[in-house]
Amino acid sequence: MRNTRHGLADSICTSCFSFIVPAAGDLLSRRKKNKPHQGRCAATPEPGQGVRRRWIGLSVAAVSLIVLGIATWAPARDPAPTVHGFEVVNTYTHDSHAFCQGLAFSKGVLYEGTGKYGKSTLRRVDLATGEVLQQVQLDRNLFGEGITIWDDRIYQLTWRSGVGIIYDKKTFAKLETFRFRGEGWGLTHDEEHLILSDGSSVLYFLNPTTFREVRRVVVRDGGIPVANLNELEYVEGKILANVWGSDQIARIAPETGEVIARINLRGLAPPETRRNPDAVLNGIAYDAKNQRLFVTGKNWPTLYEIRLKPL
Ligand SMILES: [Ca+2]
Repeated sequence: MRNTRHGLADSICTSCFSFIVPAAGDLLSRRKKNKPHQGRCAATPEPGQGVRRRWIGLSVAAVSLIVLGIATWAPARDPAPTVHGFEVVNTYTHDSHAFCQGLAFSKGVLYEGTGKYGKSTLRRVDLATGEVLQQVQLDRNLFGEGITIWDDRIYQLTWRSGVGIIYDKKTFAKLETFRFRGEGWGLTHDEEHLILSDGSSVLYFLNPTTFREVRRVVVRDGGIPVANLNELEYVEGKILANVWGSDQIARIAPETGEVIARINLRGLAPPETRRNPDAVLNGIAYDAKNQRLFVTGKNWPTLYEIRLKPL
């Protein structure tokens, strides 16, 4: 065992099982003469000393093996999430007056929920032209938030009134309202539950009939809670979430809340779009049939179809 990574020990003494650290002069002379070591370990122990040292050496080795075993057995820390970049596949016109709070896609048509008091809407939009095909205005005291489409119904949250609205998908007729606790930010659904964000790091899973909370997860990235979760989209078994005020979308495991990937969209919108500080990235929709991912922002003039790529 020569030239260990510590650069100190020269070998292991077979008498005492300890690293041998030769004196500097000894090293020099051995280099010249190839002498056996005469460092800290006495080559000829006094009576009883050899046995004692052997026991000490064996004890140190045993403790080392135990420590090494514990370190190996200890559960590994969460790996860092994958980071995705993007490429723009297509661009479409987006109404720059639309304060986008919710985005969804169904059967070739885009749906958008917009916010602000007195300006909140639910709208059906022609993807190719950006033309608003159908629209319903919310009451002036309601601030529209996330939307999701489930079968023939559209669900829309409002911000601070604790009220959600359910519409007929085809006619936009208001079918019923429901109550929920806290603020409403983003909304999507999996096969069983509505999934709601409220601007915190928590995602709430609601029964779609009673609107009661079934469970919740805290979204964490490397163990650290991710606050400001906003617009949501359930995509192929995972939840995508805009992180308000950032250019990041988090890809989240619904079972644990763990962020398994970050999508970095820095540079997607040109600087002139971002002069308005409220014009943040917000709005994710997914065309499951054709696997197209759409994103936009509040008052952005453009809606982007993007493809993820490794950074
Ligand atoms: Ca969405």
